Amino acid sequence: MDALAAMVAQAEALAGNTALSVTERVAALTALAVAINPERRKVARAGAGRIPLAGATVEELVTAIQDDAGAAAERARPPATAYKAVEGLFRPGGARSACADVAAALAAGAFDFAHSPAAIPGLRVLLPPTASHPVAPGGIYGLTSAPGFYVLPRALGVAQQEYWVRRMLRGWVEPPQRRNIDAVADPDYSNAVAAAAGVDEARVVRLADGAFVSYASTLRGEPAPAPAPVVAPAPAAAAAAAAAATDDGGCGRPDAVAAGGGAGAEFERDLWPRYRAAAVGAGGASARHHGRSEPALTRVSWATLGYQYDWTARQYHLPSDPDFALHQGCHAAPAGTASRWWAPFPADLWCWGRDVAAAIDAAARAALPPHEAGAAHGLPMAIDPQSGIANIYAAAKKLPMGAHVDDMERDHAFPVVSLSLGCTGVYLLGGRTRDAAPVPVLLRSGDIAILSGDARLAFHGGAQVFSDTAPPERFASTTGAAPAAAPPDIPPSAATYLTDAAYGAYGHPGGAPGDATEETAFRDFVASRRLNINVRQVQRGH
Ligand SMILES: O=C(O)CCC(=O)C(=O)O
Repeated sequence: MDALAAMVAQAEALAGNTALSVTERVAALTALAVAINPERRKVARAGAGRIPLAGATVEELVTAIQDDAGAAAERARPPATAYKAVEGLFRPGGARSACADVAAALAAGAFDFAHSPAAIPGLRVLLPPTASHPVAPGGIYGLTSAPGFYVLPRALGVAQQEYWVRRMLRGWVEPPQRRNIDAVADPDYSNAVAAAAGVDEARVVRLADGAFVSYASTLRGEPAPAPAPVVAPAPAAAAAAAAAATDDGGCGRPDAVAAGGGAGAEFERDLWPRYRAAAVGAGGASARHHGRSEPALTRVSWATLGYQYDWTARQYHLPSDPDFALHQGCHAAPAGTASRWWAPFPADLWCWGRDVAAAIDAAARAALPPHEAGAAHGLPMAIDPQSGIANIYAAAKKLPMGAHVDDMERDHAFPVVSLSLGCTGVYLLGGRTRDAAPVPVLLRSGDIAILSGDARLAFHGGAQVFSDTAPPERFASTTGAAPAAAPPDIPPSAATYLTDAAYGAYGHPGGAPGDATEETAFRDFVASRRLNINVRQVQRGH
């Protein structure tokens, strides 16, 4: 037994020693608590609340000792992988985290493309800031250590950022887009399955008998279960489902899904109007939701666009997949063509993704020497966006997004084009295995990041989101700790604002400004969240 475990055992024995008075037990436990963690001299944490050590009960002291011993043991344990080690530097509340704010993240080594990027060692300038550039006014950069990874800092001005925030919150968190919260309505769904299996990441495979097996064990180096990809439905079941799919009573309604997917289940709707109503009081002032039941929107962490990624089977269901055929028509979007595995891809987002890829293609071809301007750098680069993910990360979340690889698209020759909105976050770009130490990069509202070429299959994730760091002129909270002046991490930049006026080119009414009340609600939502929209091409051609 190590020293910490011995102290915990001693505390538990003391707590149960009725030969001692309660006062004696409290005194002995207090001494033990301070020995393990001198900080306890000031405050002891018991349960969710913070209590002074002096007033702690026997039970609270034992809990404090167990907590502190556990935390000390975690600090002493070496991280399992190089990725985890770097993640721990930034993860709030992580045993090794030193990063409470953007300045601390910079001090811990995060790359910052928005501040004098040319001074960063190992950085390649593919296009310097060019105010008139329609897609990349803040320039296009790469890292010599990560061919195919590109960052376009401050590519979007604040009006453009608002456009996509409005598009996302007003439209893309609604059915037929699939969202994490649909687990309740749709039992055939990854999060419900993963939660039932006690798995915190959606890492489950579907077996032939319909059961699911977690393969989280593979992350710990244990052998993977026999691979069992999605099973084609038995002919009879397929026929029954196909019949149901043409029957309006079965799954013709937009809010229902087919047999096997929770027939008749209602999906939560109108998330943004409900949030707006709850967030904004009659006087137009924002009222945070502390202590009240949270609107459903605050539970959404992702929604999928276009071809819907199936987190359970870890695949897209494309038109040639039996599962796609089985569910075809079940969402009955207006034209009756959508299915639970497909929703119309937003036209404006399609144009934007295509434009970004084309701009990088042009800049990288011009800047890279001919022997480098090839597949390793993601060239030639073009994309016909067919699928996307809209992510929402609350700043309060301990780990916004764990390390993962986006490898389920059928063709990896196409880039992932990714836009950051709202609060600043730390993004980690790793290598092909978790044993490669990731590069920490600050991503701010309006930044674009690209995974292509050698970096297309790199591990990556989000380590931290810093609240109240969204561009204050549009997104700062009206009630929270809104900074009085522009915070130091958002430098003024002529380039940032120049192309805003022209943004009407994308022009979907869902991106148009709302009234003052609605705009207040947008601020309220974004002030403590980072949003991310990313697009992919799943397969070549249609
Ligand atoms: O939030 C980001 O920047 C990355 C999102 C991501 O990795 C994903 O959706 O797969």
